[in-house]
Amino acid sequence: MEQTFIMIKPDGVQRGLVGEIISRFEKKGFYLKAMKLITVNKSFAEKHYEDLSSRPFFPALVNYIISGPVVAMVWEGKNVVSTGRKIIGATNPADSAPGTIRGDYAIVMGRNIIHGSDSVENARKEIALWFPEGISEFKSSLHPWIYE
Ligand code: RTP
Repeated sequence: MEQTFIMIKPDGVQRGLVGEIISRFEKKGFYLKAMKLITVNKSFAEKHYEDLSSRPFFPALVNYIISGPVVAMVWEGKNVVSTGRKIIGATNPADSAPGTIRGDYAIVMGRNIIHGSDSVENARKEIALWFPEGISEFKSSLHPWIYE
């Protein structure tokens, strides 16, 4: 089953949106496979966002991610990578539809609350980076009530 890496950024944690965000993924039917509250350092944040290292906003992005604890999670389900991105909404909250997390709770790009992997390949890389200890193999008994 497909997995994605979702991170609630420091602003989402400080604003008390952790429960609301988790609830949206849970109610959809996705399974929470791993979760931790963690404050990362500069080199770790630079590694996570290494594809954006040449962009002018990179230093501000890294400072934002290291500014407080984040909630790192792995969610599982059919098409969870692309559906997760839909639940999150467009990168710039000015363009995110109402009903999406960013559309409902964020205003500017540099405080857009949440990250979600943009491909299955990147999800694999990000999960390995954030959860080097591995992920529980526990199987949810809800499966037949969510998938036919
Ligand atoms: P994310 O990786 O956080 O899920 O966001 P994304 O795929 O929707 O967007 P991406 O292009 O990968 O950018 C990563 C994060 O960098 C910040 N950003 N700031 N000031 C700017 O022009 C700018 N552009 C991007 C955002 O926090 C974005 O989520």
